[in-house]
Amino acid sequence: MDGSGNCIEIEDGVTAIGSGGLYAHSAALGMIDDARLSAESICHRSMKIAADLCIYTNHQTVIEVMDTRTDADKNFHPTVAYWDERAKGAQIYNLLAYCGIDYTHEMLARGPAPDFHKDAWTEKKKEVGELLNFPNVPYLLDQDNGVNLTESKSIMKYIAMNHSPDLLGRDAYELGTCDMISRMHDSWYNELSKHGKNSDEEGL
Ligand SMILES: N[C@@H](CCC(=O)N[C@@H](CS)C(=O)NCC(=O)O)C(=O)O
Repeated sequence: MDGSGNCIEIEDGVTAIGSGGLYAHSAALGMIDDARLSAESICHRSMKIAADLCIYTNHQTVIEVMDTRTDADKNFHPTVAYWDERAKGAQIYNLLAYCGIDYTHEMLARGPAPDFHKDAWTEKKKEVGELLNFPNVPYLLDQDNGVNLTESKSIMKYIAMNHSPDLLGRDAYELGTCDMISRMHDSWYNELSKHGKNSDEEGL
């Protein structure tokens, strides 16, 4: 609803009103396809651009964010453990962030180069090894629901299924396509990671 009481139809998922509205609207349209930016961040950046350009708009903004998480998400507080590096953990953290799921992040410290020893995991395994069917990292523990999982892609499927099964594919073709990309990603990752901890730049 604008200041004159007119109802505005939203196109492209973005709208803005007020004197600086066209600046903010244009700025937001320029960012809307960038998957790295949240709606809140796009709003914040757009309002800043509008305030920089429009003499009738100031930099004092109040941003209200609707909590769109389902009850299932709110009751889902898994623990995810992995090394203190991105590698196989990052895809899981990204998915959890995308789904807006709070989680406990246990970071295991790798030893220094050149050995990168795994003592942190050897110790941790004494504590969680019996809870896991196939002890490895990354692992996800969702003790409220009696769930323990290893294998990064299996963990991601579990999170997606919990949050929104559509993420796994809405029909047979999409499901197959997601699985294909996931397996290609594994092949690519496995090849690349062989070179991750040495200085074989030619091999890389
Ligand atoms: N296929 C498994 C591979 C898991 C894996 O290779 N984990 C490595 C780190 S990326 C590890 O250090 N595991 C503990 C160990 O080998 O003791 C997955 O995708 O999660």
